[in-house]
Amino acid sequence: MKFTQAATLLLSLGLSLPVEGITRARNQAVAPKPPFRPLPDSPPRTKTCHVKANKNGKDDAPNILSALKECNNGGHVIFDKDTEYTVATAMDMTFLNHVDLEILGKITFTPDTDYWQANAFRHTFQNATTFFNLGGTDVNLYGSGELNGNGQIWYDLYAKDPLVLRPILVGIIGMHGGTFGPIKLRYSPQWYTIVVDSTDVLFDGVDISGYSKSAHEAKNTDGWDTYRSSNIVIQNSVINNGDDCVSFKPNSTEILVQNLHCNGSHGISVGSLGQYKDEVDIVENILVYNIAMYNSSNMARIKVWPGVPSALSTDLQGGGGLGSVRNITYDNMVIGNVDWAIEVTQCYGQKNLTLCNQFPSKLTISDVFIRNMKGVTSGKRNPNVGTIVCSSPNVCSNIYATNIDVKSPKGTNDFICTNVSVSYFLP
Ligand SMILES: *[C@@H]1O[C@H](CO)[C@@H](O)[C@H](O)[C@H]1NC(C)=O
Ligand SMILES: *[C@@H]1O[C@H](CO)[C@@H](O)[C@H](O)[C@H]1NC(C)=O
Ligand SMILES: *[C@@H]1O[C@H](CO)[C@@H](O)[C@H](O)[C@H]1NC(C)=O
Ligand SMILES: *[C@@H]1O[C@H](CO)[C@@H](O)[C@H](O)[C@H]1NC(C)=O
Ligand SMILES: *[C@@H]1O[C@H](CO)[C@@H](O)[C@H](O)[C@H]1NC(C)=O
Ligand SMILES: *[C@@H]1O[C@H](CO)[C@@H](O)[C@H](O)[C@H]1NC(C)=O
Ligand SMILES: CC(=O)N[C@H]1CO[C@H](CO)[C@@H](O)[C@@H]1O
Repeated sequence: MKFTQAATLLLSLGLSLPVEGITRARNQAVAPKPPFRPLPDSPPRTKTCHVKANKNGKDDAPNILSALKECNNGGHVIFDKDTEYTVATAMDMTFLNHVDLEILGKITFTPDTDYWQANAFRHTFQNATTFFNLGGTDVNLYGSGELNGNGQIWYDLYAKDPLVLRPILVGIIGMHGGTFGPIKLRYSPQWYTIVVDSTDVLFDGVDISGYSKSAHEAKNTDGWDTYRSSNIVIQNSVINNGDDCVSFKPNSTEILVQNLHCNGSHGISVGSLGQYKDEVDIVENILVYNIAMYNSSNMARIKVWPGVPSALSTDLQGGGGLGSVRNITYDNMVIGNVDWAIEVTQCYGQKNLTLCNQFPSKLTISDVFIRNMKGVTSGKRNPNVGTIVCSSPNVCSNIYATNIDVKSPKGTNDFICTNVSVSYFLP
């Protein structure tokens, strides 16, 4: 489906998307739901700088950094139209203050996997690394241009070695006030965007896509992962990927996600949480609203590791963490070809449910409101359409599913519910 078709689909749901090709102004509206806290205003910029392109694949990182320094504190940095920029150096852009990056051209990150593994920025959580760190105060990035991660070489490399450190295309690190989009993100080596230690950031009009052209899938290509961040809005975006559409990692609070079209993903997920023994993970006050979800393993998902060490794969192990998931709302969703309409698990990564129940999660789940969902599942979980598996009723309560008009292709609508102390299914 093309971006415009996706936009039509969203419009038919009463949702809206920015029109492709139109560079919108900054200070976009947050709608239909308001943000948890008002987003700060962004005053007009007073000077302009253009980023020079070396062409022929020569590294433009020094040009980018010098334009940003020249135009920092109130300027507007333009990446010119019909211009290809190459980035071969990890860029620390966390010093920004009241600056706009208008990306009209295309920025490609070099496929030098040795360089990036040694030099991409490292973040402790799940060995995440980023091509660049973008942060500071009042930073806007827009322009409808493209950031391209040259993912193919990484998809092929990862198939050979799952411990290879694949950079995340966009690192929003320590950003306080700012907007991101409209912009195209293509072929990220792994997650498209990570948001760390940030507050008051709006993502609006992000168009994500990138499929492997070889037999090796583009894995772990989450749209967004938020971490240690608060008052973040993600809206009006189209995501064609192969892992979580959006994922709320430890200490994500006050996050609004609305008007998304997700295709091929693993749903909109809280977690995984409780991965690191004795660490406290908090995810609370999350609102997910107006979502179209197709060709996905899940729609609404909460994944929590059990109290016992568990291994999901060569590069993903965990269990034994503490904390809580609280006040999570999913509202107004349309699904098609989705395996689980709802999946809540406190036994993530642990196939042995006896063992999971023996060592219940120390991370509690409460006050989850999932309402107004319609559509048809893939049938992969027939006759079930949903699953709520807690590790003990003491740590999982007040889960509401209301007006869930979802059926399997066979017409069934069964749910698996285990060890939930209070759950309500209302018509
Ligand atoms: C939607 O996802 C499927 C895989 O699940 C893929 O084959 C298809 O190309 C995707 N559509 C678009 C528009 O990317
Ligand atoms: C998350 O927040 C909790 C509670 O404030 C804190 O104990 C924990 O260290 C935080 N985790 C991270 C990864 O910062
Ligand atoms: C729970 O989340 C909703 C948004 O879904 C918000 O309006 C409400 O204030 C939150 N409750 C608390 C106690 O923070
Ligand atoms: C779902 O995937 C199929 C191909 O697998 C594709 O034809 C269809 O367009 C996808 N749906 C959406 C909404 O992208
Ligand atoms: C992180 O790196 C360690 C050490 O190489 C490895 O054991 C673990 O599986 C990696 N985790 C991820 C998510 O890559
Ligand atoms: C599952 O865990 C239980 C309890 O520790 C153990 O007795 C059983 O052998 C395990 N089953 C498998 C298939 O590993
Ligand atoms: C504490 C508790 O009620 N645990 C139950 C969790 O669910 C399994 C499977 O249904 C039961 O065997 C446990 O007794």
